[in-house]
Amino acid sequence: MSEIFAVAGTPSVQRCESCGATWPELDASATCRSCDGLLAIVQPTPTAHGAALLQRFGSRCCTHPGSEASGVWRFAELVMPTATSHVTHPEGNTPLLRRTAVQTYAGVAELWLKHEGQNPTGSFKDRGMTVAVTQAARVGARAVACASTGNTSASLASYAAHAGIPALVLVPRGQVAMGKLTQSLAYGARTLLVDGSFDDCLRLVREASAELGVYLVNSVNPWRIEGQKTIVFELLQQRGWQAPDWIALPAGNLGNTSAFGKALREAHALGLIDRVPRLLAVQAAGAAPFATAFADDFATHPTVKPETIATAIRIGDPASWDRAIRAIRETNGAVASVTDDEILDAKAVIDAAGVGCEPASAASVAGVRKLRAAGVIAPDATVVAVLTGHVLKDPGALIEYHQQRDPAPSRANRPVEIGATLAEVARVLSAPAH
Ligand code: AN7
Repeated sequence: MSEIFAVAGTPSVQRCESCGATWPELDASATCRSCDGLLAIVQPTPTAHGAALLQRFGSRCCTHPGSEASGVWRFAELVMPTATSHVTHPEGNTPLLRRTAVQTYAGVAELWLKHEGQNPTGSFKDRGMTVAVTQAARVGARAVACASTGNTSASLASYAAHAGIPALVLVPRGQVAMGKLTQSLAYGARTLLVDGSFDDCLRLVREASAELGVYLVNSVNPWRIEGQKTIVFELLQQRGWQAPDWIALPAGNLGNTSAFGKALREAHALGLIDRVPRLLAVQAAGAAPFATAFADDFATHPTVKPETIATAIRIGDPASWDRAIRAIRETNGAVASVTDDEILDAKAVIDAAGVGCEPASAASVAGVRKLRAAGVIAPDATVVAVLTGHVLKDPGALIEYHQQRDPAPSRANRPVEIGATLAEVARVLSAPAH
């Protein structure tokens, strides 16, 4: 024991694996100060042993093996109460982060980031997909299908592989971020690159699934909505069931906006929260029919030919239109649109805070900043902004922003090419960063 552990109650030490010299925990040298050997950390003997130590680890862990480890199936009573087995990775249990730089940028007193990009396939879609594919297995579907701007297809491909059900995905050719398309291929879905928009893909897959008897798992599927409700349940649980003033989210096909509305309606009806937060759905300016309709008190139902760098929400004719209107109305919510430049600027702030997200996700923070500036959101508001996808989903957008755009955006972090000499490293370090 003494070889492996140090004395109980003492700090960790750094021990040289070559000469055996020991150095204090806070010594900053990366290698042994006497012989330059590699260092290893020696931990103190824990003060609890055996079963008591296991009990201590166990008490800190809120999860159990199987479905209870899932941040979706934890809420099974409000998701799919009768399912006895689940197609789960697990998913959910995503963090609620507070980062001063992002909060200052948004301009509100309290900003929390609910990072749904930390799901198993890197987006919030996993929450709906675990439920939809569980249902596909329950009904004995011979195949599952979806249209997608990329994240739904990546998620479906993964969950279908897990369930052993063939998957068919239709995506707009040339409009899907690299991380998402490659996930779909890697997980083994039959992937169709359609010469058209997401809206064309959705029309096609709806026709095909009716014709061919394939189970459709787009967010028109009600079980997807049930799973996505748990984003709201989980963030409320993380806040001790204290409702924030606002919940902001990016909006494309409006499935998530609808799910959030239903979750809040149910949580309030059950007395889990005593007041309902206001929803803020944020669209990209080039794909903002819902924001246009909101400005007109939903008297019109426009469609657009969508164009935005945030390809996840490049949708011109959202499917969940009516139920999303209900979500906004019931929560006294708002719908905003933000330009691609506003999205990329917010994303650069989120990324540089070490959090990171894909372009569409940053629309939530950009929307909060915009409505704060417009006086719709109060300066003392508590806001939860949902980050829907992981930073690595869209490396193409990052390379364009940081390395290629000319002139460089003010937040671009240009890499510096140098020769392999210390003098060149020193020269770069002595120059200002940007
Ligand atoms: C990162 O994957 O529509 O308003 O096919 O990937 O519920 O559509 C993705 C949508 C926001 C918008 N953020 O949610 C698809 C797809 C990210 C997304 C949205 C999407 P909805």
